[in-house]
Amino acid sequence: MSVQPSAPPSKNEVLKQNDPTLGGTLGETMADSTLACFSSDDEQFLKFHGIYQQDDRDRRKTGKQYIMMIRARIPGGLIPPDQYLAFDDLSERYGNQTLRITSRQSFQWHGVVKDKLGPLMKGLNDALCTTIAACGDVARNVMAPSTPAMSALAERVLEDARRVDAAVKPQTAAYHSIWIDGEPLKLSPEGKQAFEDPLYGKTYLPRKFKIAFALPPLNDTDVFTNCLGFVAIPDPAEPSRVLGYNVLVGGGLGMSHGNKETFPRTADVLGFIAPEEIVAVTKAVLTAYRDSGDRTNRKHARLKYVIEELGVDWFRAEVEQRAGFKLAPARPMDFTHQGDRFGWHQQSDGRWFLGLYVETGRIKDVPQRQLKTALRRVVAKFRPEVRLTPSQNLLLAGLTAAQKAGLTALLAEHGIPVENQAGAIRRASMACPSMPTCGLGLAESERALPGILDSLETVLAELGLSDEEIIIRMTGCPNGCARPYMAEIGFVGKAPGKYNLYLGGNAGTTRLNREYRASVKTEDLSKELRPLLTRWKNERRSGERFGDFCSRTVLPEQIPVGAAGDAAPTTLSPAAPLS
Ligand code: SRM
Ligand code: SF4
Repeated sequence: MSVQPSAPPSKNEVLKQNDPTLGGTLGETMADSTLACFSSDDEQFLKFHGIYQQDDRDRRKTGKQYIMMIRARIPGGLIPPDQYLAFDDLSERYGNQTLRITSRQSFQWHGVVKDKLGPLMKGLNDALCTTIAACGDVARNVMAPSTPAMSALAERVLEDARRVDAAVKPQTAAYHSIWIDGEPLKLSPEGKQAFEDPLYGKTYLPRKFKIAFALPPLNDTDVFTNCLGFVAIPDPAEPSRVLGYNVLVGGGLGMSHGNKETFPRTADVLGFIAPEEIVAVTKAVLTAYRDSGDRTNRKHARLKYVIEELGVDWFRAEVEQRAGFKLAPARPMDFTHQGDRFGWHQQSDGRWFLGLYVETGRIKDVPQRQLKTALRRVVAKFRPEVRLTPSQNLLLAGLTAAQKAGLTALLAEHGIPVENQAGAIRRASMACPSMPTCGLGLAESERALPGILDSLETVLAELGLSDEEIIIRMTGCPNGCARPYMAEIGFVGKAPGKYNLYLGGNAGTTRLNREYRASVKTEDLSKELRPLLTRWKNERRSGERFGDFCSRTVLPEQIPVGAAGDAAPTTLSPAAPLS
């Protein structure tokens, strides 16, 4: 069965069919120094190599200035110190001197012009990092919980995530040939067409595919927003051991304004499996999607539409048949919070980690705060492991008690505090890049959120609510890259300077929020929120969060299109019921 209508395959499908090695003419374009950019067909192949061709939108008036964005594959966001230093160096030499932590625990290098692309890619390979399948119609970087990744249990979950990540990497030799050997893949057109990836086949997946692991009660990976989620269930007899995983399928957030066929959706619970079964189940889910997704319309091609239309029972049967075993009933799970821990915390092995807030994920130097320089010096001197979080922050881990004071002092030299790093709403906020690099942005995001938070902080201070955490996320368009539909307050770009305002997510990010107002001007966002925040202060139930208050009182009837509201059935997740 499939959700595919009888219509011709999309252009991307034809491209993949014609060159399953995914090499296109990338090698030839790289070898031709007179070319400043890649062809539009090659732009599609580039994505499978972790590269996006963009142009600087701030400079469009003077003609298109082509720049590339390169995204690494960093499963679980784990970066050894030498690798971090190499990443930093590459951003200085070949990028725009910033490193961007993504909402899926990875790094992006922005502003890379074509003649710097080769050295950057080679440098990443020398640093033992790949960018393969960081984008494209394949399984992307696998996420794993980072903040508690300081216990034996969490380390086991991280290991499992890395195992799954390794199992879903495409096998094409084109990546190595173009970026490491520096030459096109030496195959005839027939030879190229004959290539078939052992997992993905000739035409890969209908669309991108996202996998995340979570360890309740923390839902830092927003696991219900993924195509495939694994929720770790500890063994009650031996709590440092993973008993197994609840399997979730069919989450995804991207939608288009005005197109009701597209919608954000939280995942369904498929069942429970043993840890040894995760790779088999991953491959079964992935191939079931490969064979049932829509390859005619890319707006309807994600796994969430397969599950929505063919049903979770059909999908479970398909997965069981492919995996060769049955899934057990899901175990109880309860997510109570998301986000990161900031400041110094002791790990279960006695060492320490430092959680650092990174505004909108951008590691850069500004006059009062030289975060990039500070991190470079700290990593070189104290050699912590760097862990990127799904909320665009980072942890410096594996440090001794004796290193704490020196490290804190070095950060302070560069204007980076360890205590009180940012206010409560800022610490729980995220924004996507949008302008000037994202070609799909309709409104500012990363550059606008800090100012909007300034005015909201003023309102909250006036109301005596400064210490209250509210999860606020912003994106420059409805694609949902900073997962705004799970936030208590979501700002979604509609047009330059205008945002749709979403309200009603919960602390454990298991519930979709709902649209409250459309096309609110940037300067009116905090004005729009003030009366609601005032009502919340005066009418809230004891300890009630803003998102729960809005869900209960402001928007009680509106249920998002195509979604069940609360992701997990209440028997599994009692977090913040809609009442
Ligand atoms: Fe995203 C496209 C940035 C996470 C849904 N995303 C893009 C592109 C590549 C724009 C493009 O296609 O030309 C953006 C590059 C901007 C730039 O200049 O850097 C972009 N997405 C990002 C990142 C960097 C945002 C961030 O704030 O960190 C995230 C990179 C994650 C990573 O390391 O892999 C990022 N994108 C997400 C997420 C969140 C998640 O996966 O947890 C989503 C929503 C979940 C989902 O997939 O449904 C997301 N991005 C999209 C979509 C909508 C897909 C859809 O189903 O409709 C697009 C558009 C597309 O694919 O056509 C998109
Ligand atoms: Fe670009 Fe839209 Fe994603 Fe923001 S949400 S990075 S504007 S695609």
